Amino acid sequence: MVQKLRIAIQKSGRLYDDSVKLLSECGIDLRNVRERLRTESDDFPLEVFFLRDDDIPQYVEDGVADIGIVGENVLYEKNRQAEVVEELGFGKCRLSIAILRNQHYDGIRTLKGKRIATSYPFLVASYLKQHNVEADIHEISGSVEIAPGIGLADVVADLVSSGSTLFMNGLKEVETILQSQAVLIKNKDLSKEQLDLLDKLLFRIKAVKKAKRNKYVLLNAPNEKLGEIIALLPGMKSPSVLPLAETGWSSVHSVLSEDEFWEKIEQLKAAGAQGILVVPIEKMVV
Ligand code: PRT
Ligand code: ZN
Repeated sequence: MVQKLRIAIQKSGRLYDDSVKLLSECGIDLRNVRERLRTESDDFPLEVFFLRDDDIPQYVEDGVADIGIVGENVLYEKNRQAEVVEELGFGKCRLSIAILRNQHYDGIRTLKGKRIATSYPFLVASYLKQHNVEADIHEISGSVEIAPGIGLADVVADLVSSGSTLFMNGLKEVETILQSQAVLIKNKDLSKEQLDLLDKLLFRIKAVKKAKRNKYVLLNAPNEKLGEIIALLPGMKSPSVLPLAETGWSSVHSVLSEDEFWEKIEQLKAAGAQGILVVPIEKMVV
C-alpha cells in the first residue's frame, strides 16, 4: 500500500481558506472539500482531516494525524507534544491583555488580584507567573470582549488582529502575551517514509512562501547606466541582460524581495531605469 501523509486542517473558520489555498498553491487540490470530513488528493499522497482547530494539536500528538495546520496560540495553549516545522505567514494575530479604556495602567502589577476573562487560561497563567503577578483567571469560551461591560471581569486576555473589537468594546491593550501565526506542526515520531513525504511538501511550501516575498522586475536601461543598475539588483544569481531592438538600450530582468522593493525601485529610477514592470512570481525554487 502506498504510504500517505495525514494532515489535519481547520474544518471552518479563519484558517480554513488559507490552509486549502496553501495546499492548492503547492499543487495539491482536494477532492470533495464541501463535505469537510475527510478527503484525499489525486496530486500528492495526502489524506486530509477537517477538525476544530482546538483538537488539532492533540490529533497530531496522538499520531491520528501526522501533521497539522494550526495557530500558535492554540498550539501553545493546548501545550501538546507536537513540533513546529514551518511558519506559514497567515492567521497572524496576538494574544493580548486589555483593560477598560478609562482605567489607569501602571505596568503589569496593576493586574494583581484582578479578574481576567479569557479562552487562553494556560497561556495567561504562565505569563502572569513569569511576571510574579497573582490574578483570578475566568475561562470563558467566546465573546471575551464583553466580559468587563457585563461585570464578569475587570480585564480580558483575547486575540487581537486589527484591534477594532477591543476598541468597540471600550478596551485598550496593555500587554502582549504572544505573537501568533498559523504553523505547520508534526508528530514527533514520524516514520522515514512519512518524513520523506513531509520533506516533499515542505519543499513546495517554501517555494510558495519565497515566491510571495519576491517580485519579478523587468526594466529598460541605457547601456551606459547598466553597471550602476545591475549593482542595485541582486537577482537569483545575477540579473539577466538582453539587448533591446533600439541600439544603446538593454532590458534587465531580476528578482526583488518585498522588504526592499520600494526603496530599490526609487534607486533604479534615479539611476536611469525606465519602463519598470513588476510581476508576481508563482513559485520560486532556488
Ligand atoms: O470552530 P473552531 O474551533 O475551529 O474555530 P474558532 O472559532 O476557535 O477559531 P477562528 O476560526 O475564529 O480562528 C482560528 C484562528 O485564527 C485562531 O486560533 C488564530 O490563530 C487565528 N486568528 C487570527 C484569529 C484572529 N486573527 C482574530 N482576530 N482568531 C480570532 N480572532 C478574533 C478575536 O478572538 C476577536 O474576537 O477576532 C476578534 C479580534 O479581531 P480584531 O480584528 O477586531 O482585532
Ligand atoms: Zn477553536
